[in-house]
Amino acid sequence: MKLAGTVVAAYGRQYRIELADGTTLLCVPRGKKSELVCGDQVSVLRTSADQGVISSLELRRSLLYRSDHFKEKLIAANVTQVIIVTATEPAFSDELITRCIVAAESQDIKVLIVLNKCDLLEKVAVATATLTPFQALGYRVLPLCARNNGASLLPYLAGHTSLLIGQSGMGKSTLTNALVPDACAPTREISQALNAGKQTTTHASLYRPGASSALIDSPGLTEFGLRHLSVEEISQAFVELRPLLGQCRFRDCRHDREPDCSILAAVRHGDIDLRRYAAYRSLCAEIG
Ligand SMILES: Nc1nc2c(ncn2[C@@H]2O[C@H](COP(=O)(O)OP(=O)(O)O)[C@@H](O)[C@H]2O)c(=O)[nH]1
Ligand SMILES: [Mg+2]
Ligand SMILES: [Zn+2]
Repeated sequence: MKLAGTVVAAYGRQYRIELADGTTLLCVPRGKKSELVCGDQVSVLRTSADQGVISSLELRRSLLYRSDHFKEKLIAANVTQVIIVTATEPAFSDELITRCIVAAESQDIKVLIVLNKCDLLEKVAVATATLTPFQALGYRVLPLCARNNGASLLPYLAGHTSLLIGQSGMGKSTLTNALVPDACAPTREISQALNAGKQTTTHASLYRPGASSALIDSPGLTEFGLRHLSVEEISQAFVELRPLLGQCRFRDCRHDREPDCSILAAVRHGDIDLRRYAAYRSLCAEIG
């Protein structure tokens, strides 16, 4: 008998599949199948009390992955909301935030930004300033403290499959544990000396914070290559560029140093944030 299931963790060629009744089976794919990822919907055949074989993969509503010159790495499937987790410490990269947003926008996925560790009061102002350009574009920024009030994120999860994404050490796993008390996601104290987080989350896992929601905790990102996107897709993923596209003198304008470029004009007028423009150029240069 075929059973419908969800991939809740992927370990190499083995997958933990959650069935409708909440129990899980450790499964291998039958035959040579494409790689599966957390959030995938599959059909499985039970082979023993706690094992099974994956017979088919359902169509994906969305697929998030990274790509550079050498490889592609799947992140999660069927995500409907990307929650970018930043923190008052350690320092985080605004370009990486933009890359997460571009990945989400290109798949029509909702974006929410969390500023965690707001209990470190003296560091809130600097981190908030880094996030201001994103807020100005309409992205919601939610300040919180995973240690004390992480559950305040719960209402934002209803009806969504949410992915927690961000650099290591931001508190994604701490937040997961606050939202899903039986998650037991591994967390670690940051290495203060290096001002950088150590990797504790080695693979993505899907949890159930409520009846109508799913939450995926993922390993820390250090880079986010988006070589699989076209210039057109990248441009459309920048909400502030959308209304200006197609208004330059040259139809193939690269918005670099061309005359009568609508985007360069907006940058000069201060209508486009300089760091967002720089991130745009760097994304385009990567695929150029
Ligand atoms: N001060 C403070 N520290 C936090 C908070 N949330 C997480 N941390 C700490 O930040 C470190 C990294 O947390 P972790 O959840 O492993 O981060 P991840 O790599 O994003 O999953 C751990 O030492 C946590 O205890 C918070 O709200 N306030
Ligand atoms: Mg983690
Ligand atoms: Zn232009």
